[in-house]
Amino acid sequence: MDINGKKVLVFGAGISGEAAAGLLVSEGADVVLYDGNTKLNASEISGRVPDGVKVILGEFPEELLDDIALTVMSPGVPTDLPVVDKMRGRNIPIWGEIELAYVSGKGDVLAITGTNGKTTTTALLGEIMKNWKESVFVVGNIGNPYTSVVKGTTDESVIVAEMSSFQLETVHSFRPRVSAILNITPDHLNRHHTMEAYIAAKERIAENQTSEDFCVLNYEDDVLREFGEKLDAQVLYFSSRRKLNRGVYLDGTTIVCEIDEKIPVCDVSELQILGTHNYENAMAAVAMAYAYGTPLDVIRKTLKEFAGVEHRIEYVAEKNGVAYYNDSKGTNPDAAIRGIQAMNRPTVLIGGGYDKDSAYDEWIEAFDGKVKKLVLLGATREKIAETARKHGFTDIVMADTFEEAFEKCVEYAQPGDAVLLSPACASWGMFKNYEERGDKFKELVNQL
Ligand code: UMA
Repeated sequence: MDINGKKVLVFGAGISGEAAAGLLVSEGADVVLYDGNTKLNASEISGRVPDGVKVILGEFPEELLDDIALTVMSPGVPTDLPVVDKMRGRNIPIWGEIELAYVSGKGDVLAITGTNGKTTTTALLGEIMKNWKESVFVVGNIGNPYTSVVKGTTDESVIVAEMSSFQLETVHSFRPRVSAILNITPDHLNRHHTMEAYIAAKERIAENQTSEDFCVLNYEDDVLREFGEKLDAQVLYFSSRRKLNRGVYLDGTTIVCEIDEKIPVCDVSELQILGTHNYENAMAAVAMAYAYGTPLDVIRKTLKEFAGVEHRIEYVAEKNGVAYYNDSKGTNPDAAIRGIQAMNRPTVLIGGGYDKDSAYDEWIEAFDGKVKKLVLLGATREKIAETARKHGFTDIVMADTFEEAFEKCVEYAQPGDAVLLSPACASWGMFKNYEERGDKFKELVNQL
């Protein structure tokens, strides 16, 4: 579609919406930036986007539907809103911000999705690419809208993109050269309604790939193993549990890449990131980089240098013999299970937050004698407490505020223990995002 001269609606005025509006203006579109939240400040938003963008807040003006040629959706806006259905009824194309960036930009895309591990894998692959190529952009759900970098891309560029299920719902022609799906466990069921719909959204990452492209999949995930059999793309699996004929796997403590020949890549003791889930992230990044033709010495060097991602099982400090870990990115039960698994001390755990309709049984079961006290807060605290009691875990304390939760942790933790913020829930409702929650935690630790 030629956007020049067309009237385009951008739905959602967060970071994606503002970046999309900027790109659309530079492509010659007449842009309306709409957001349902009346508490936003229209003139502040106008100040962050190019002149000429019309900002509308509050109730959706239905007359807009008469003359828009395209709607660009922000990832957080549900695609089944009645007004979006009306757009479909009028055959107005609905693109995600990712689709807009993809059709407007240049370069090769390496895209990663999965319920957990995608930020770590994206950051690591981004570093590998930066150590090899001149023009590298790390974009997407990691917090940097893809549309914001499009103008700087060339045919030589590599775009490493973290893709959420929200973003994948609205792609159409998006075709990564190399894609990866790391794992799929329940998350965001309040948005996607069923597990099937959530899986289908994730699988769209490979829908336009051909036999010239690669898709990297976790062999130990039943859904993904079967998915690999249906793909047009060349499939590379990775596994932390078995040797593979073709793929990247853990042989004892050695990461091995066996595609044309068997090549030992490095020993996991050489990595700075810990835990089997992180070895899986590293293997996915190795498989993607290797498939894309990256020299092995570049891959090896970056693997050893990579120190991990902020807010993901991040060691903060030791205070009075207690080690404090910030895993604010543990925003669903599966991610939080990985947080607990990484602990090697008795742990005082902060949990709870925004309600995404998750079940907490497996998370509580994963406490495995390690959690000595569970400090709960937020909208989900009663639901989590009830689940914990059902599983025989009763060392529970309730807190009304984040500060109070932290104080209780300090009170209960003894020298030799760990305090872990790994809430199994999103931060929304108490914080703007998980980064703000993690920063608050680190600030409180550093004040001790
Ligand atoms: N809005 C409406 N109507 C609605 C819903 C939302 O108008 O029905 C408006 C809100 O009022 C708000 C705006 O939409 O002003 C927010 O848009 P957004 O939620 O898409 O947020 P952005 O700031 O654009 O950030 C998004 C991603 N957010 C979500 O998917 C919720 C960011 O992922 C991403 O980093 C950013 O684009 C850049 O690509 C964050 C996230 O929480 C990290 N992702 C989820 C996750 O990782 O679990 C998927």
